[in-house]
Amino acid sequence: RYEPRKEDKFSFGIWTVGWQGVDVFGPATRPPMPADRAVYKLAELGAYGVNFHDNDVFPFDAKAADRDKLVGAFRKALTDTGLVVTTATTNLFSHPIFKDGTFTANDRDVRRFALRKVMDNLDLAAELRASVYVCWGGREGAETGAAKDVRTALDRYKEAFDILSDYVLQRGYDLRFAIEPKPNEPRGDIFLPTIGHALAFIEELEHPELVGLNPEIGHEEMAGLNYVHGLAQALWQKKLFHIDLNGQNGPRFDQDLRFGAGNARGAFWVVDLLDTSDYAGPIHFDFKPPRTEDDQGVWVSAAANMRNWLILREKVRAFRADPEAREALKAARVDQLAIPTLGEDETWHAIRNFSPDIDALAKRGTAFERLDQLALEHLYGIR
Ligand code: 3MF
Ligand code: MG
Ligand code: MG
Ligand code: MG
Repeated sequence: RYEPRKEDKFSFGIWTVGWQGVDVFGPATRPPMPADRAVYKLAELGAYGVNFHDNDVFPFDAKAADRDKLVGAFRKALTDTGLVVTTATTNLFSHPIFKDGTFTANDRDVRRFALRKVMDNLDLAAELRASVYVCWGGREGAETGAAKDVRTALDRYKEAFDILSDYVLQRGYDLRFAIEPKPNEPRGDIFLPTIGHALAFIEELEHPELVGLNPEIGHEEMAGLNYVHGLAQALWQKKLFHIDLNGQNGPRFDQDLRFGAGNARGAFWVVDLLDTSDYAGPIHFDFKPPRTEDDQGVWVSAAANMRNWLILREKVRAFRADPEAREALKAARVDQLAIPTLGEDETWHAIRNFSPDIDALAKRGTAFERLDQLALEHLYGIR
């Protein structure tokens, strides 16, 4: 029971289990983990795929021969285990040259080099058959007011996606980009801070069809937002290219707890939405095994992401199948929202003088509490 299967399409970032526990106040608590070890262990746990930053596999300053050796070991682990590379991304945040951003750095040489670094890893991503390329602009932003002209920065941000879209199209790569919004951390304020900002930005690009979203639970909740509502809008706009699932306890530092920890009620609705949607991408986890854990704890924490997904999937399905819940949904008029406000042949004329019984409408309850309590009781495990 709750054993992950390949068809569940669980995937992990190589950097998640590989996180050594370095934080703002202290150094690593765990040794480095080579990418190939992460692949073998994740496969053992039942994962289906992985996502990687270029520098999860080889160091920033690797010489060509070392890079080839490390990519070779990574590729061999993928072949040995059958794990799929669903997604790839670029580390545009660790090296000191990226301290003022990459696509929006004031320094033009930094911007040009950053794009070159992305193009290098797009080649590897295409070779490893990734279909989504994530762009988290963690260093795009500011701590101060005058240092950054935000409108000009957005011009450069757009220019970067236009250049990268040209590259992918001209190389004939079957890759689409997924922007990962985040409100802050590491920058004081990051550009494209939420799902909504990113959706609006995409419409300004030369190739909006090539660019969608990779929303992360923790990032939206850091901004005090409802992740499920953001996901639902991304789905509605056909822009949900990928997801980063994890756990967070409200607006505070980026916790990256395992999925299902933190806001458990939120997680319930995440699974409900995705399980009933047409999202067909990987069920991807971007978490960090806490700094308190040793190697064994890392794998316990990793496995728990998948286990929690499967537990919650059972619960949301039981909720949806519960006759009492079905009846409560009807009583809450949830089905009525699907009926268009105008009848098929009607225009605004039909409602221009519509005058319902206002007193009766005002008195009518919604019965939402009963419905929500039923969902909670499924989550709490007593139904
Ligand atoms: C930071 C993140 C990133 C992105 C990754 C892109 C290091 O808060 O979430 O993880 O997810 O860079 O896939
Ligand atoms: Mg994150
Ligand atoms: Mg993420
Ligand atoms: Mg996070």
